[in-house]
Amino acid sequence: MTERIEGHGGELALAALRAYGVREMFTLSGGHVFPLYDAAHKSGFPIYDVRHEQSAVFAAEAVAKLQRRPGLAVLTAGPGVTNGVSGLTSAYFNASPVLVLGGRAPQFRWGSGSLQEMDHLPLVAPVTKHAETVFSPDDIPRAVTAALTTALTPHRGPVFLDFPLEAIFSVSDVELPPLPGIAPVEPDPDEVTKAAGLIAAARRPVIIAGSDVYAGDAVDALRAAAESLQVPVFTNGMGRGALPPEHPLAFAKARRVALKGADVVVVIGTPLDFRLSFGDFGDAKVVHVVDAPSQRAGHVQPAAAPAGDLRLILTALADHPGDRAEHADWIAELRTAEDAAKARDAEEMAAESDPIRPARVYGELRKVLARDAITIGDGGDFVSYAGRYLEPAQPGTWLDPGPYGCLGTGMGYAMGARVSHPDRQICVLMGDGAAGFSLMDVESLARQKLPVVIVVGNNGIWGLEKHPMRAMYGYDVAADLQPELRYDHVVSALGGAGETVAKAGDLGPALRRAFDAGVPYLVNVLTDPADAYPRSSNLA
Ligand SMILES: Cc1ncc(C[n+]2csc(CCOP(=O)(O)OP(=O)(O)O)c2C)c(N)n1
Ligand SMILES: [Mg+2]
Repeated sequence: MTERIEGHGGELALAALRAYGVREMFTLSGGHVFPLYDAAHKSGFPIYDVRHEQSAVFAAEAVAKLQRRPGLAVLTAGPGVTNGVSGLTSAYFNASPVLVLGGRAPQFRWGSGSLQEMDHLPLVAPVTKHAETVFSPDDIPRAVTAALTTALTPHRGPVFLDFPLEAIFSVSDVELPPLPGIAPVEPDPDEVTKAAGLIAAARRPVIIAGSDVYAGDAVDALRAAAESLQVPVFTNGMGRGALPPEHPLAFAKARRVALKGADVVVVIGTPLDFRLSFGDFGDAKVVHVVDAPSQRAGHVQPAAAPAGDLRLILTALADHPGDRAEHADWIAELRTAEDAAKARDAEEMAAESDPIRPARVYGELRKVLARDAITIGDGGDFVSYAGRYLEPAQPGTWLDPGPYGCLGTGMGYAMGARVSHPDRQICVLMGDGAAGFSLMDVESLARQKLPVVIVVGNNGIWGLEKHPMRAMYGYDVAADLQPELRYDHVVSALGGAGETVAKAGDLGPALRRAFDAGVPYLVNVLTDPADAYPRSSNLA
């Protein structure tokens, strides 16, 4: 039965949003979007507000990434929308189902110079799956429902709608459109059989599984395929934690050895981009498993590239009826390399050093993090170290910025994570440079009682830029920050708390205080500026 709803544009939009499972909005105020607030306020729909629109979009993206449902950001006309563009672009690169609703200057006097009168569509169209101006309130529920369907259809991604002032303030009486189901895309069975045959016949196969495996709810199917075909699994992005670290086929640190020795590399649910040496694995054959035909790489000719619902494809791989080559020696070889690397890492994570090295920070953090803790990386080298030393134990617990590599996700992602998981540990690992982009949003977190822990690797530099520039030119410019700056004082001033740690032995107690604080808490760790992440080994 269809439902008729009567109300202003904001109420019509919210009815469609609710019907689709959207449960909150992230926003920064502006008169153009007041009707959306009015609808939310009157119906008890949570509103979280921020101090910069990028944080609103990043928060919506964190909800989308973690919960695999649409995340909503509401941005006012003009600068509100333009400030959200980096967030939208990140969501586009990450295939995150984010909906941005924008205010828009009135249509009836378009061209007369209204406040913030600009056409947002040409700006956002290249970084969204769909962007549309909705000129009539009658059209709002249809447009919202269609936009969300597009966002959630693999290959997922952000969508944008804006509403001219008179459209969103006017009242109408409209039928709520039915929710269209999203049918799984059937893969070409021949391509799947070809992929299965290649993997089954391989002597040294490797799987690399990425974000779409989690987004497509295909984690169990991945495990079944890996177990059935006995293939070692590496992960990146939201794929991390797909297999628990103690699983016999879960690997993280032996990647170099694995890719060097592999005869078939199976890349699942992640693009063949710079993180995966552009899909060039020497003599190894590449099988690229993607969630939509649009995701097949144009620059690589894989031996097989099944496209479609990842659960269907991975289940078919698991059910492959043919013979399989024996992989026990290969797995044992990788396990030896993995264990050796683990032992090296464990030593580094325990090492005494003055100043503190990032490895030790993660060594101490691992002792206090619960298995279901959400860790968020926002920074340069400090986050590369996080990727290396932290081992997500469950899928959907690791948020990195993804291939767009945009600094500034920190507080927005933290807000979205806290809203998604009120009872879990949320920990942001932040470079001191990265802190500059979003730390003001600690105020939003503190005011709205959203406690998170922020660990800053404070090396006093834009480390990931300073070290390479020195290596390239012998000097560096625009790469220094104030050394030993008290970012913990900033957080205290904004309603949180924190402390500075200069000695490795003080890290553990400081981190425990941070997780017990119940307010946003920043542990400002003074780290060694001489420490440079070895880039050549950074494939993640
Ligand atoms: C919005 C944005 N601006 C600039 C960059 C380029 N960039 C990448 S890493 C980095 C340095 C980060 O420094 P910091 O956060 O202090 O981490 P560190 O490398 O020192 O550990 C910069 C400037 C970027 N990725 N995103
Ligand atoms: Mg730094």
